[in-house]
Amino acid sequence: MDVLLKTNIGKLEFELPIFNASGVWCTTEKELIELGKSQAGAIIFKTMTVKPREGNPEPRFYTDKKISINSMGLPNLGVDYYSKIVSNLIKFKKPLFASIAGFSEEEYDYLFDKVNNKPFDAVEINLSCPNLIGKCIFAYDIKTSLRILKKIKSKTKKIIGVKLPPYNDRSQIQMIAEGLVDIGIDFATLINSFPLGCVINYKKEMMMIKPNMGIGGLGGEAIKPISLAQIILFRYYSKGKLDLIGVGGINKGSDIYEYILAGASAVGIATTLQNEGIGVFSRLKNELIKILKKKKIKILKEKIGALKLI
Ligand code: RRO
Repeated sequence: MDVLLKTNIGKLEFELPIFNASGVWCTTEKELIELGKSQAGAIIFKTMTVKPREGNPEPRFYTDKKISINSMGLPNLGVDYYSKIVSNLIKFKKPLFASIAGFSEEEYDYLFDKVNNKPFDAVEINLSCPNLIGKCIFAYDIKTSLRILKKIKSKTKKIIGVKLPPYNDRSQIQMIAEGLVDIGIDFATLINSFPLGCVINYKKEMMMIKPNMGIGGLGGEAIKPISLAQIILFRYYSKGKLDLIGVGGINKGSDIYEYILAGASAVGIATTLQNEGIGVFSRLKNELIKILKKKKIKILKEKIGALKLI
């Protein structure tokens, strides 16, 4: 039995619904080319800023294979670098996603203008980096976030999405989901790492990472239940008018299937890609196909949001 894994985000089509999540394996041209050669369904770039950045002091990443804590601090090679190399990735025939983060509303505008006329197929506006010392997360200021997105969307025909942090109140999700639909935003990527997590080494009586008092973004299996609930509620409040990319704790084929049932059109892999490397895409694809065959499902897309409530 053949299984069709094709999906789409807005009018963009994908052979496979399994992507890297921005931040992992996507900072250098070498890594981006490896994504191109892999079984990943798209190439999502590291979030880029106006100028190149070294990021926060090390150690700034910790993983015990199940969870991760990071306080990378947006290390990246700058928008001019990514705008220059993007044309070298067209040959892989996969949708190319820029990811941008400004330190002000004006910088978001400036960054978008830089990537808008480059061969990126989509732009993910990152409003949720948790690790900028002394800075707030834009996405928790919903009015400002919608203003930034509205201005960007009005300038372009490109597919535009937003990367969001977890919210802890249904009314916040309702406000932002309805706002995104009003503006015509094409997709939301849910979720960025949980902003405030830490791991303590009790033997050394120390934190595992250095920046920001050892507190950084939590990823991995601990955040999957949080992310799934965000997907379900964003789908509900957007009335299915917003395509969703699910990120958080995906480690096996059944995790992907759960995200699809919850309402995601595709998924992004972060902690597991960091731990396992580029081969993770073919493993997850094979595991997903196995599940679909066992369930006698021929077309994955038909199961998006098919979750039954009890
Ligand atoms: O670079 C980072 O510290 C970082 C970013 Br931009 C992000 O969006 N999410 C994250 O967990 N780390």
